[in-house]
Amino acid sequence: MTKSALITGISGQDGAYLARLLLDKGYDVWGFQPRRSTDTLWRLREVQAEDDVRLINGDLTDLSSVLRAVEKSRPDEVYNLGAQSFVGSSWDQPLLTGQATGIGAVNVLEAVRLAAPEARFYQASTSEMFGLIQAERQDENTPFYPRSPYGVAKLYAHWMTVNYRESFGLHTSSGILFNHESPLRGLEFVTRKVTDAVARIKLGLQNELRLGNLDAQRDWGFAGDYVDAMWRMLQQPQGGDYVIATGRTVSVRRFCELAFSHVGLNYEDYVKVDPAFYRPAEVDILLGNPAKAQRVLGWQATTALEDLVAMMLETDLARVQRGARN
Ligand code: G4F
Repeated sequence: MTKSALITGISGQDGAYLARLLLDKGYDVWGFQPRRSTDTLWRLREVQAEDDVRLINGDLTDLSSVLRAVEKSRPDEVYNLGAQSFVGSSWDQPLLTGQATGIGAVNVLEAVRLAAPEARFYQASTSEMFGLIQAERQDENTPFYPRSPYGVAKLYAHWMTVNYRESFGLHTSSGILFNHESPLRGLEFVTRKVTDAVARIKLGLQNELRLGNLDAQRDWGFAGDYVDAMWRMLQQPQGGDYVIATGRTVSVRRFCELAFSHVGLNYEDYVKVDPAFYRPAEVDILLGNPAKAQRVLGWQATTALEDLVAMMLETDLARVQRGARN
């Protein structure tokens, strides 16, 4: 029988890759997303999924709309990827972030509990929950110490996911994903901000790139690899929590060096540090230990950072050349 999956946040980077993966596996794919006047479907178009997914308009902060989406899609699997996901904005909009990123997840859990208790649930948790790290390499047993309103909201959603598993016996899983990037990343995130700027500089449309903290270090993987881990979690007999990471950490400075040198330029000639992009509290370094995912899910990251940088840059060079806006 054909399986049905409901994805919140389907118009985001991970939503698009996950939709493509599930369509390729033969699922009926339903997407839940707010109605917007701007073009939010460009990512689904890029993965050639726009015509094959069924969209339901609604908002994570509106339980009635989430409930209707669950009733309509009758899902076997629910992936909660929707959130206010930009860490930087979460200090400007702490309450909205709490509502969408924290309470929103509980709305989806409630809708599943009420209308589809047999469905398997995935929560998009994050390495931001580790924040001020309590161990050199973070795994499922590392204590959390979030450093942003976003991280705090995600931690609430994470524990509610665990709690619904333990309280109601729901099949819920929490994927603690470290940073994952791709040509579908939004321009506000540092990797895409860099690759887009490098393409513009190379093509003579921009002459400098203003960034914040160049010394922050992140464990960056490829989003296309990471959505496969989400799916694998929901195929397990029981729900669980999994760290998904590459096990390698690199600074923003090194990312810039790789991106500029890919087109034969020196980042030091173009990158300017601008305190406007500093955060009130920074997560200095993240480095994941994905051993459990490898052992239990048979998952590991397969895209090297150098290949990811090349993929993002080649896509941005082509986009800038044809005048695309995303
Ligand atoms: O690309 P970022 O904005 O990603 P961040 O804050 O690590 O969050 C991302 O990864 C999380 C997983 O750990 C997700 F949960 C979250 O939703 C999101 O996907 O910033 C990365 C680093 C930060 O340390 C930031 O201070 O880059 C530093 N940075 C330096 N200059 C900058 C800039 N970040 C941005 N966005 N813009 C800058 O100009």
